[in-house]
Amino acid sequence: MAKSALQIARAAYQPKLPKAFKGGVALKEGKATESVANQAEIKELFPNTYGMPVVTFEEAAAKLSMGDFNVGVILSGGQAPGGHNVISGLFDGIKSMNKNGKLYGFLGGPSGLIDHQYMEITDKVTDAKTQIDINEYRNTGGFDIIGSGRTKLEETAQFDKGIEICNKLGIKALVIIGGDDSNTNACVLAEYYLQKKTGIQVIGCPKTIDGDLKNSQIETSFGFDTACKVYSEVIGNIMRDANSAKKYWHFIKLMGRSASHIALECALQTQPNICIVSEEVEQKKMTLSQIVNSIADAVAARAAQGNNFGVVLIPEGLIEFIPEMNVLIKELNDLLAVESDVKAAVAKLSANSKSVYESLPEAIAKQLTLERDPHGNVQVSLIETEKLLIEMVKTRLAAMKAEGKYVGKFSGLGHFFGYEGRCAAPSNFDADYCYSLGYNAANLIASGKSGYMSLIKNTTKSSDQWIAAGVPITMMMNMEKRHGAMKPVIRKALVELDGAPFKELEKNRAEWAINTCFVYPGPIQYFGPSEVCDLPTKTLALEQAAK
Ligand code: FBP
Repeated sequence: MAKSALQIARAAYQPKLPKAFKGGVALKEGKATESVANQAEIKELFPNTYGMPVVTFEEAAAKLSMGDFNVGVILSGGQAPGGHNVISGLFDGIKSMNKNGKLYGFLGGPSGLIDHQYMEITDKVTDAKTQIDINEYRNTGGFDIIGSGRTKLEETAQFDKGIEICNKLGIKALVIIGGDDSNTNACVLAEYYLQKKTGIQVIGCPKTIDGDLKNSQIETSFGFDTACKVYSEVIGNIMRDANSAKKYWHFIKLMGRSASHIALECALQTQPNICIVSEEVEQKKMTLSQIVNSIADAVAARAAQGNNFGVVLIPEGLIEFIPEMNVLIKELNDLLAVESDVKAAVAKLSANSKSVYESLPEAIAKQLTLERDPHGNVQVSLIETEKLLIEMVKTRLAAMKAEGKYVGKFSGLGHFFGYEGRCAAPSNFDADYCYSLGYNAANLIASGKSGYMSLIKNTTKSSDQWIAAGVPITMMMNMEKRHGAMKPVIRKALVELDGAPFKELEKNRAEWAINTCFVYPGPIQYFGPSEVCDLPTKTLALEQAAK
């Protein structure tokens, strides 16, 4: 396969590891843990994996040794930069402890385990039909090494199919690389395998560009760093274009599902005129027209200074946080679950929701009724909120003009950034972080752990100060309502309005709204001075500094 010059040079990059893994290593166990809430319920559901200690790896005289068995790996959910490095770190970690240990990759996500679709991951390919060369994937973006999928591992019949294939391949440990739901399911699987005394360990890894898998234990999910840097580069380029042409307002929607972490991080990197934060909209119960009016006011204020251009960042999940839209979406979710005819479902909406639905531009109303995701939720990435806001701001400005409150020209352009950043070549941060997560997972396996998430802490410091750790997944759980029933889940982290990143936006946004304070971050740098190449995200830096 043809390769770019960067791909060739980047393949030789040796990711950094925490100091603990440079020589011998020993496992240190902390105190027994409790789940973040609902302790009694979670303890009852996870009798074998509840209360285990947080563990850390420390430098020691000798390396750990791994039993003579094989390991399986699964990529779950949306792509995130660095997934290939988790697998390379895992591969190298296994080989450093057990030369004969094989790594099997299950294909297309969790369904590969259930349907017994797999390939061996190796650095000595002898049969291209059954083996994948790990060296082709080091430091590259994407999940194409084995593919990913959104099948949920939830049923015992699926778990039993997993036991069958693990026994056949001599696999004694599975590593599941995924977001909050996939890691919750990894823990359910670990518990089941312990109960059944299968001898199969399960370790999770924190993945998602959305940045919503973090808590007192997880500093950041992998992929967030690279994805935000890619979006910020392009936002910066658009800002410079806007500041050159001086005739467009750019409305940029950013991925992230419910959480606004990506939009907020990109705002801190680029200083747009406006960045909407869904969590604030929800807390202040802002209506759609209040949001539209505040944007129109900023457009008018800039127009009064002769600046008919600007940039607005919009989090992907915004629509669900606007109270009247939230009610409408919930009603539609319930109605469409039992009624396939959209017209018939719309006819059954409550009077309020019907009038909201009818007030929306036709295209947006249609997008609200599109196919639901496997959880029965609307797929926010398919709703063109950026176009909705442009249309509504335009209408509002026309009214303001008629009242003599606006003198300017408004031309809005919509963009959606999401897929552009999910498979970018990982930044140095993600390349190092992911490789370390994988290498650490191998050491957790060698230590006999199951139901743990592989974690690297102290990540704003240089990698020789990084701490390699394992955290029991039950520790991060609470009970939440899913599909009408209470379930144990890892709590999703939304933007905290009293957190340092949001406070930083709040401190600056009045000035950024009116003046042109754009910052142009430029592309990710893989080679060069550390202060350019190894910067963590502003979110991570601010959060860690506030601790
Ligand atoms: P994960 O939560 O699985 O990491 O996926 C993140 C994400 O990129 C969201 O930001 C986005 O809403 C969604 O995936 C898009 O899903 P799909 O890849 O199925 O279009």
